[in-house]
Amino acid sequence: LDLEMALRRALDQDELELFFQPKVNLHTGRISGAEALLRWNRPGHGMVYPAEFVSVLEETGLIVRAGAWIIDAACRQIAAWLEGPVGPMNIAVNVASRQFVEGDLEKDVVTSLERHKVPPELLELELTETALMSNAERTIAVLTKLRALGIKVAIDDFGTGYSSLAYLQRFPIDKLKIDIAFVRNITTNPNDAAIALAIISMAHSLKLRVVAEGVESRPQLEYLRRNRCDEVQGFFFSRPLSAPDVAQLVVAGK
Ligand code: G
Ligand code: G
Ligand code: MN
Ligand code: NA
Repeated sequence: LDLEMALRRALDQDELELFFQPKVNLHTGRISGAEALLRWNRPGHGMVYPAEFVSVLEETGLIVRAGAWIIDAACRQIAAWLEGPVGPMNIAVNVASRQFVEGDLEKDVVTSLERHKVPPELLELELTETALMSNAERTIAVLTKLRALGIKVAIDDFGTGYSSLAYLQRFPIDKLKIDIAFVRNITTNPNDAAIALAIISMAHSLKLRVVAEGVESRPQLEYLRRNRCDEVQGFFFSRPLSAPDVAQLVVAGK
């Protein structure tokens, strides 16, 4: 309850901030975009991580308001980078299922894209299989409209939920993100490797791109590159960074 009140105040007082974790394209070796991850500069507490408060945002429904703020902040950042030395950056934002059901996600996205004059192709939405499956009809309808504008859609934490092949084909998506659980021991555990390889192969058959999450070492990266994974994200390349730090990394890599 205290946390809920503090989060309401955080939204009113603009205490939330986006950090960005770069993704590297394994075909080009360049940074291809970044995932926006929420941070809370809570007065008297320092920087608070999503593990401590995103579930409260979701349970209280505050995620609908926060979600609109996140999308707008991401679009504002894309526009700022587009003007300067960073240039076009694909930014992925995490969306919760309540945003599809209770909010007007489509309106939030369109409003922010127009306000900041952002090309829709630069914005990506990440949602989990679970989010996709709960209220599938409504979620599919919203995603279909957003993709028609050019927005990209990725399934997050893929492999941990219950999506069947038949569902995958039905969903309006562009990308699968292999869950960190299969990446962690990819070079030592044959079962994890088999699952990761199956996901890559299945994704490519369906003309989807594949991102591996939680890449922490060179052997993991090399294994994924050899096996045609398209992009990687993880501590090996970079932790989530503030906007100025990400910009510096991108410009240094040009
Ligand atoms: O940054 P970190 O690794 O602590 O993120 C932890 C979890 O919080 C991840 O599962 C991530 O998807 C979730 N999360 C981070 N930022 C957001 C956000 O902006 N919206 C939603 N819905 N979840 C987020
Ligand atoms: O949205 P999602 O649940 O995928 O959020 C990504 C989370 O994974 C973030 O909390 C981020 O800090 C975390 N993360 C990103 N890269 C790594 C990594 O290489 N190793 C581990 N253990 N966690 C990571
Ligand atoms: Mn994510
Ligand atoms: Na994930």
